[in-house]
Formats: sequence, C-alpha cells, structure tokens
Amino acid sequence: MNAYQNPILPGFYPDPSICRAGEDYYLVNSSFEFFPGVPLWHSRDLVHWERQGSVLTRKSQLDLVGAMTSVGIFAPTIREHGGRFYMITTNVLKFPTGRPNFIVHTDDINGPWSDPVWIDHMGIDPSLFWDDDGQAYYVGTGDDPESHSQGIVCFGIDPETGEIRTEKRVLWTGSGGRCPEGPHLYKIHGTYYLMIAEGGTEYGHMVTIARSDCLWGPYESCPHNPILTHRNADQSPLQGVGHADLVDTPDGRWFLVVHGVRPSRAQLHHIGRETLLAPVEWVDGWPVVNGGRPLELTMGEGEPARGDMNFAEDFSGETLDPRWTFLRNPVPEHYRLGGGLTLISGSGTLDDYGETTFLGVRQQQMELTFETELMVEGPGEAGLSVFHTNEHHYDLCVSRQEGGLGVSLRRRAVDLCAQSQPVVFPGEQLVLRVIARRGEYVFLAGPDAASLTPIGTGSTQLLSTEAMRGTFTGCFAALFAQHGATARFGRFSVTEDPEQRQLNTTLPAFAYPV
Ligand code: 6LW
Repeated sequence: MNAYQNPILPGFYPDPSICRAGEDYYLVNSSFEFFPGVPLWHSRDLVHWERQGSVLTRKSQLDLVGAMTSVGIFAPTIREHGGRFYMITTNVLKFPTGRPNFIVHTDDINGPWSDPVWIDHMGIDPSLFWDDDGQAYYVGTGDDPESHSQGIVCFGIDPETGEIRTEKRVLWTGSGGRCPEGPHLYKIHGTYYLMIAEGGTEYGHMVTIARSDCLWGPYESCPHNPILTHRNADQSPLQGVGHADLVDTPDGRWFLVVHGVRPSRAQLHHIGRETLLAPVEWVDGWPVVNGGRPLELTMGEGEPARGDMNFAEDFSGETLDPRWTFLRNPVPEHYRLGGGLTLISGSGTLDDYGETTFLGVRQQQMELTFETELMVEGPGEAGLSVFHTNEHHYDLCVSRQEGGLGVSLRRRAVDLCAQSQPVVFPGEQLVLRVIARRGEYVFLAGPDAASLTPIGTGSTQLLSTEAMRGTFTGCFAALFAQHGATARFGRFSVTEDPEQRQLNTTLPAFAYPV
C-alpha cells in the first residue's frame, strides 16, 4: 500500500466500524448528542474517504431530545449481508426503556435507512455477525449497564425484527483489561475470531482478540495480546489507540480501522478520538498489526496521501454540506437557507440541553482557521463558538449595541465563566475569525477580513477531554444564535495554510513538560 497519513478521518470520528461490499468500503462512527447521527463514509482505497451523509437522519430513528453531553449514539457497527446494509448501535438515552440497542437497514447505500427495530438487551457496543448457515448473531457488552465485568455476550437475532432467537451467553471476558467492550465477531478461514477493546477508551486502551473453532466457544486468547496498544508508547503522537474493526481487500490483504487521539501535549486532547488505519498480517492464525509496532502519523514509505482540510461555504445551495452538524434534533424553522444562512434562536442555549440553535463542523486539525461573516438582529447574541460540551466552550458573541455591533469573548469552563467587555464596531456586518493553535485559540473580529481586532485568547487545555467528566466527543467550530437573536451568516470557511499544514502533519513526539 502507498504511504498514507493517520488519522485517515481526523477530528471527532470515533469508534470506527467498516465493511466491504465488492470493491467499495463503508465506514461509520459514533456521534453521541449530535445530529444527524452516525456519519457514513465511502472509499475505494481505504485512505481517501468521501462523506456519504449520515445513517440516522430522522427523529424517528434518532431522538436526542434533552440529550446531555456524550449521551445519545454510542459505538455503531456496519455490515453488509445479502446486498442489504445493516447498522446496529445504542442510543443510551433509551436505557430507561430497557431497549437502547437497535438496527436499521437499507438496500440502497445512497438512500434513506429504515426506522429502527429495537432489541431486548441492555449493554453497549452491539455488533452483528452472520454465520455460514445464514443465522445472524448479536455480540455486545452484557445486560447489566452498571457492570462491564460480565464480558462479551452473544445471542442469535433476527436482524429484520430485532427478535432474540437463542439464549444469551458470555463468549469471552477479555485478556484481563478493564472494560471489555467494542466486540466484533468474524469467521476467517473457518475459525471464529472475537476482537474487542479493553483498558477503557483513555490512555490504557487496547485491541485484543480470541479465537475458537465453535461460535459459542471456548475462546482462546491470542498469546500476543494486546495485538495493538499505545499504552506504553508514551512518545507517540497517537495515544488511546483501541476499538478496532477488521476488513479484507478484494485481493486478500487485511487492515483494521481503530481510533486514537492526538494530544496537544502530554495527557491533553481536545479534537476528539479520530479514525486510524493499520495493516494486518496473519501469522500462525493470529493477526499481527503493523508488524507489531505502534502506529505512526505517516504510514509506509514516500509522500503520504492526505485529504484537504479546506472548506468554504457560502450557503447559496438548497441543502447543507453533510459535514454540518446540529446539537440534538434541530428545530427546522430555526435554520433557513437562501441568500445566506439565517439562524433563529431556540429556547435552548450553548449552556444547556434544550433546543439550541447550533450548526457546527468538527475541528479536524489542531492548527486551522475558521472564519464567518454575520449580521445580527433583535435582542440576544449570535456568533462563532469553539464548542466541546455545554460546559466547555469559547464563544465570540455578537450583539446589537448603541453605535453598532458589539463583540465579546465568553469562555465557559464548568462553573468558571469569563466574558470580556464588548468591543463595538460601527456598521451592520462583522467578520469573526478563530485561529486554532495547538495550545490556544485566538479570537478576532472586525468590519472586514483585512482589518480584524484581537478580542482575546483561550487555552485548548480547558477544552480538552481530560478537563471533562467521561466525555467522548471533540471540538466543533459552530455558528449559533441564542437569547432571542436572529442572525444572517453570509459565509463560513475552514482554512489550513501551508504553515498550519506543516504543523499538523509533523506533530512532534512528546517532549513531556515536567
Ligand atoms: C464506546 C466504547 C468506547 O461505546 O467508548 O472506546 C465508548 N470505546 O466502546 C463511547 O465511544
């Protein structure tokens, strides 16, 4: 394989699952409280991925009303069987119903997916497997949502109805790491392989595997488990590597997709868990990942292929690019396209779990520039936010003031909130710019892009996952309107200039600050 750059999907694209149909690869990620849910990707070469929209695009498939941070959609699995695509996942908001896990399907990968069928099983990280006789099986964590120690549970299932067809049995409890989860079951060369994640999704994350001649076990743990981990690769720019899914190529080679994080410095990461790719070889009936070595940002020899991070939107189309994401289910009347994008405040704000008017794109690299142009009417405020959770966001807030438009920087980190005095610019329109750097965000505003005034800075440290409580997402650059404002956004752009690109692709190994 030619050289390529990891992550293959930079930014908040965690818990990757992959399948192949002929020469086409499809990949999905978890999406938590963001809508639409479960990003869907297509590739012909495993390196270049094109966004194909999302799997869960309707409220009947994905109800996120009141969703708090990092609830909603957990790890999905995508599989193709008999020409039909299936996606199985968990909406953790449905735990009180006793049926949080569900399957949707489609016969046309470009078309809409079905409404869910719900499964009478608690636990997370469901996956589907079809045996040679056509019987489908569910694997996932056990029934007790409080306990991860039960291991990986399996049962026969009807994937069209969600009906459970066999008793539930534990297949494997893992190699000894905490949180055995994220299982995928395969039959390869007549042997059943159960690959899972262990160690938790943080810095002790691992990929482990076991095999058996019989679906129900007993499963034998691979003698060189974990087959992939960076838990001791403390100098690597990639950390927390785990939660993998295997795929073969039409010519018989093997790869896995897995997620990892790129910390900005030791033990701090803010742009989310990102999808990585690794080559796999089979030795003595066991998979060996990347020759047993840690993964690199640049894999293989030569100049790596890497996607372009630049994106420019003038909101002149009738639909939005699939990268645009809402926070929870959108209220459609609050988003209007036509001669720009009009955002109308909802009853929620960036600080709560309500009907928040929010339209964001993932921050896919540490060094990027975001820019927008807006006009604001009415009371309240609108602007550009660097948003990680409702408790962790930095917002350039624009409001009408005597003499023009006022801009202030509001930085919220849990119960600390600092808002700068507004800088007032005469005129009706403002340009807002955020320069994202590894350690800080720089916020600027002004009447046009050529004359911007610094408004303030904010550290990336306080928007890092490690400053939060058990969160699974990453930073967005988001347009918003709240507290009664109506705002018209004329354009939005993400740029990565050559210097930023250089910094993004040659992240230093850690010189750990002591
Ligand atoms: C997911 C679990 C995990 O369900 O994190 O990293 C959880 N692995 O498998 C949320 O993404």
